[in-house]
Amino acid sequence: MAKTNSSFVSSPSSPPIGKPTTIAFVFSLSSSPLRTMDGLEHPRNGRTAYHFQPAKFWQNDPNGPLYHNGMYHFFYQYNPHGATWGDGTLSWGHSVSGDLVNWADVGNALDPTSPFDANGCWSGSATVLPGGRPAILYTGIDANRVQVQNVAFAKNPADPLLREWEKPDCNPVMPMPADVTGNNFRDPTEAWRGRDGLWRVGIVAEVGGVGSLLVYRSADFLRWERNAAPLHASDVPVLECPDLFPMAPPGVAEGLDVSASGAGVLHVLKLTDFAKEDHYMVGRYDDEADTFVPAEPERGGDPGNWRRLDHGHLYASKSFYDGRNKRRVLWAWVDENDGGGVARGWAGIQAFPRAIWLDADGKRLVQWPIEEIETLRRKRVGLQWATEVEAGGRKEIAGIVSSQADVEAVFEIPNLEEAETLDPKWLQDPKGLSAEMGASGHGGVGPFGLLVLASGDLEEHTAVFFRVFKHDGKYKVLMCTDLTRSSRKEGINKPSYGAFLDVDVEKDRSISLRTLIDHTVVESFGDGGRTCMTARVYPEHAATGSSRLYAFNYGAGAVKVSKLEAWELATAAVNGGGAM
Ligand code: DQQ
Repeated sequence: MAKTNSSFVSSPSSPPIGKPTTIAFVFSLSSSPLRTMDGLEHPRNGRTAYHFQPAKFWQNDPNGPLYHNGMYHFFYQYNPHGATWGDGTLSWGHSVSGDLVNWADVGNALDPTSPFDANGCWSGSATVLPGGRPAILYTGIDANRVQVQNVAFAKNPADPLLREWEKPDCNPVMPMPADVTGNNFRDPTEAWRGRDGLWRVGIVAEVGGVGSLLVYRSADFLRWERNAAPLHASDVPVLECPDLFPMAPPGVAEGLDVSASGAGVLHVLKLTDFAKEDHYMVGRYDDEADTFVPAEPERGGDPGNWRRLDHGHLYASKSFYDGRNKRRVLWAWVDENDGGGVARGWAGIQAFPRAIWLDADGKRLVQWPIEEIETLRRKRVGLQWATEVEAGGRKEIAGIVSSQADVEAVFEIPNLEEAETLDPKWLQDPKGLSAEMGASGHGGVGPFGLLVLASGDLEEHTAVFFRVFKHDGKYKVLMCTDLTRSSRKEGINKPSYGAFLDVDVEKDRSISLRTLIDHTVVESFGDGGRTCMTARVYPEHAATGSSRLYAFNYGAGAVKVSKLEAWELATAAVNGGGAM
């Protein structure tokens, strides 16, 4: 059934574009070849090539991302003793970068060495204080295993690497309040300053069984006082990793500093719920009353009913304002999906940093890989002219190492009449619909999309695709990442992720898809980044063979691929960790 790949032509690598790396003493792009002598890719033991990972051991939440004095800082929940979360006696790992792509480990910023964090330095944030001194607010698990909030200051703000941090004796600066239940009091947001000059910070807490975002105020960053009313009270008891940040007007792809305010400024409140999902709501934050009025109140107080940041496997996200490029950048933890880690000696990656902004509708976020990824682009294959993928067909996108690649495609749909009718029972359960239909089930309009990390015999592949349904006189477009055939290995979680796109396919007649592939992670951005899906996969063939990439169409009519560009990506220098 597979057709020729003659439409996909390769071009020599173009010179890297984007911003130069500014700290050459620690970074250099890996020039190691992607292939061994026999033409196979390096077996990397599942390790990613351009996603953030420590050299070894366990990482989870992103903490305190910061741009300061020309340097990007990234902190993260780190177990320096092994590849599991263990008993949670975590440190803050710390790496620095000149370009958000290549990273150097500069040693832990925080270790659990004080009575107020003896059992772990958990998640938190970083803020640059007036005068230029960076401060960290973080949750300490104290000697009695009680969750408290602590502060730490950069010892020498002039050190470009901010290597040393000191914890003042006045910690904890926010002890656990008496009305907090379940020992759930954690994860301070980045602090912001109201127009009254006072600092604010949001902390999630279970107050009498209600998951709440408490706000504390402070004049000096040391003495904090709790507001009587929470900024948000939800219908679920446990929340984690809140993020509250202002946005430029809808449709403007710029970021704002966390303290920006004004009549036209909308805010985003992001909460992580215990179902391990990140959800957000756009709204208006009032810095006098410290209140947040949601733009979509009909979604209710449970963040589980808000908009989902990523419909795949992504958690505990945290954003920061990148003053160098005037944009807001999102980090997020992508956990393993195979229960593994110990045998490999490492576990957990971060999603590739995403620029985020408000879509023109003022309700949705748009997420897009930061443009610095283009500095990694090497060999390119692309379409010379639009090509059809016939019904039931596949076209191989050959000529690049596709196990670490960046693929951009646009699919045109000429035959909407063929769309199947949607059973309304799936309207609230696109994930269930994806699982039911899968990629291999032939349909009317779709499934069509990409098969990535495919073995030569196609026994293993991860499918990222769309399928169009008729519903109520209109069309619904399902986006799906189907992991069911991603690996021959047993004992791995291989779900199907799904979401309905918010598109008018009748008008547009086309759907865009961008997918970042990196050995064990597949990050997909549908409809220009309005719907995102991240997956972890563990293809067995990767240890011994090369992966293949295809455009496919298992629908009843042909689909036209009007754009397809795929770049092989170089291996970034990430904390000295290489192929293992
Ligand atoms: N992980 C941290 C907590 C946070 C949780 C501990 C979310 O601070 O609530 O590692 O993954």
